[in-house]
Amino acid sequence: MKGPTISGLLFAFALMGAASGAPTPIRVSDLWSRPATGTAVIYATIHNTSAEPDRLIGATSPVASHIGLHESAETRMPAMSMPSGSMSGMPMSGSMMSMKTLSAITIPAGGTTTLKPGGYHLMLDLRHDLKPGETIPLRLHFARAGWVAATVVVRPIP
Ligand SMILES: [Cu+2]
Repeated sequence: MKGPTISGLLFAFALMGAASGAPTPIRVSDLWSRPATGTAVIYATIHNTSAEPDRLIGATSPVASHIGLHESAETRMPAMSMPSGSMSGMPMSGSMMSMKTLSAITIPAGGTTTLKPGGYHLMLDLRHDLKPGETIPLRLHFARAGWVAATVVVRPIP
C-alpha cells in the first residue's frame, strides 16, 4: 500500500468504512451467481475510488478449487447474417460465445468495471453444487489494494 498521494483518500474511507471494516479504495457490489454443478460463474460490480488504476489478479473461495478470470466474446459465423445487438450474452444461431482466460482485469482510476453476462466473469471449478439462495464467501486479489472480501448470492434461475 504505497503511494502517499492517496493517503488522504484512504483516511477518509477508514472513517466511513464501517461496512467492509477495511480502508480499501475498492468497492465490490452486486456479486451474484447461478445454481450450478461442476463449474459456476460469478458476476460483480467493482468500483475503484483511488486516483490510481488497479487490477484484479485473482480470487479464492472455499467452494472452489480454482477460480479463473475470463472474458466472453461473441464470434459471428461468417456464413450467417444476423441483426446486430440482439440477445447480447446469449448463445444464438449465427454466433458463438467463446471465453478467454485473462491474467488481470483492470479497474480504472475513479472508475467501475462490471463483470456481467457476455463479458468479464469469474469462472469457478466447484468443490460442491451451488444452490439457489446460498451465499458464498469470496476473496478478490487486487494488484494495489490487496485482498478484498465479499459475499456472493446464488440467484435462482428466473
Ligand atoms: Cu468463463
